[in-house]
Amino acid sequence: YQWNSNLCANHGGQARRSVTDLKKPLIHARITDMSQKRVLSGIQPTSDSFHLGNYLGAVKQWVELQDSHDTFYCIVDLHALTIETDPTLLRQRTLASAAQLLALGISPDKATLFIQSQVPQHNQLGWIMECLAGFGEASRMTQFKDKSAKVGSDSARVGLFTYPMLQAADILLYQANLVPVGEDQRQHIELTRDLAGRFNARYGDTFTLPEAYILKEGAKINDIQEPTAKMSKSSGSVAGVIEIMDSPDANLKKIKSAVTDAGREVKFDPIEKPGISNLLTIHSSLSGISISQIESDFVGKGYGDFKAAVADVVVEYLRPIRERAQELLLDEKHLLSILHSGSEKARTVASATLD
Ligand code: ATP
Ligand code: LTN
Repeated sequence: YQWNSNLCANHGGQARRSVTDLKKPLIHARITDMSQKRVLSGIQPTSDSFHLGNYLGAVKQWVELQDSHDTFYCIVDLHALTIETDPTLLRQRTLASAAQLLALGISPDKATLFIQSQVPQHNQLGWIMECLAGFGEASRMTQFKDKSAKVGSDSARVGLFTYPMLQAADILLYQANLVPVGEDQRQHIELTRDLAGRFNARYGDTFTLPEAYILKEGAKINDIQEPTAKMSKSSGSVAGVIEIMDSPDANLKKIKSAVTDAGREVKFDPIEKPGISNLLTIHSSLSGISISQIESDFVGKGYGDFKAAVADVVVEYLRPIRERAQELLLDEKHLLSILHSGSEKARTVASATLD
């Protein structure tokens, strides 16, 4: 990891509290700028490309919040190790994730963008969180149950089980007030609140209790081939996943062959028409046109016309983003310098909390 050592170069220089400081209540380490609420969120570098679910469920809100909040956004490469990972690929995907986040609108002038493994305090607090969490409560995490069931208990890593406690550390180190995520992460944020409350009650008021920031529209984008399942980076097949880095042609084809439902009417009804409803959500979230307006625009027209319109909206929305990400990837030095500064700032905040 050549860039690993670069990013870690400043380890020894992290902000430390003096002995007299240590007598002051830890609460002073909380929010540096009291006028702005703190936001933290993370995304796994588990694929060459983010998908529309990642964008509409999370990153779109990250971009909006950076104007009004003190925002920390983290590429969670340690979490990505919970599934079988080739090291070269993980390195590439970590950089590709940074390029995509910038192309999607994250600004290094407004937000702190960093890599989780470059801030070792995450692992340190992660252990404390593991020792506070009950085996039973960790066993009830649905993401763990789903992902471990997929690979079987012999292949599932222990890290998949302890994943939510590391996520709690990610959030609590930054004293985050808000955590913008998709619906699938609600349970992990609840656990984080429980662990923070337990720590505070046992050892004194230390952590801010975070709230999940989950929008109604876009919080769960489904696979367009299997519209009752979540669109996911690490799902077996990419046929139903609309990837940001896919060519416009590939996305056009995917959307035109999206699974639809019985009947002909373009109508939002997630129970009876999960395929059409999912496409309506995607169209509306990207175009800004309300779902009811889109429904009336397609009265008397068929699913074919509707899918062509969705494809057009998606392809034109993603085209400049993909181009910008490709451009950013050509200048690795620039990307690394952004991540370097971000990790340095993150270490300062994280070590103040940990101390
Ligand atoms: P993986 O399949 O590797 O678990 P993922 O596609 O679920 O990955 P993550 O990196 O785990 O993506 O999640 C990043 C953010 O995107 C999280 O806030 C998560 O809630 C959100 N997200 C992921 N998939 C969707 C989806 N289908 N709809 C809405 N939000 C989503
Ligand atoms: N578990 C999250 C990714 C994640 C995260 C975080 C999200 C890791 N650490 C901290 C919000 C805050 C997921 O999306 N699967």
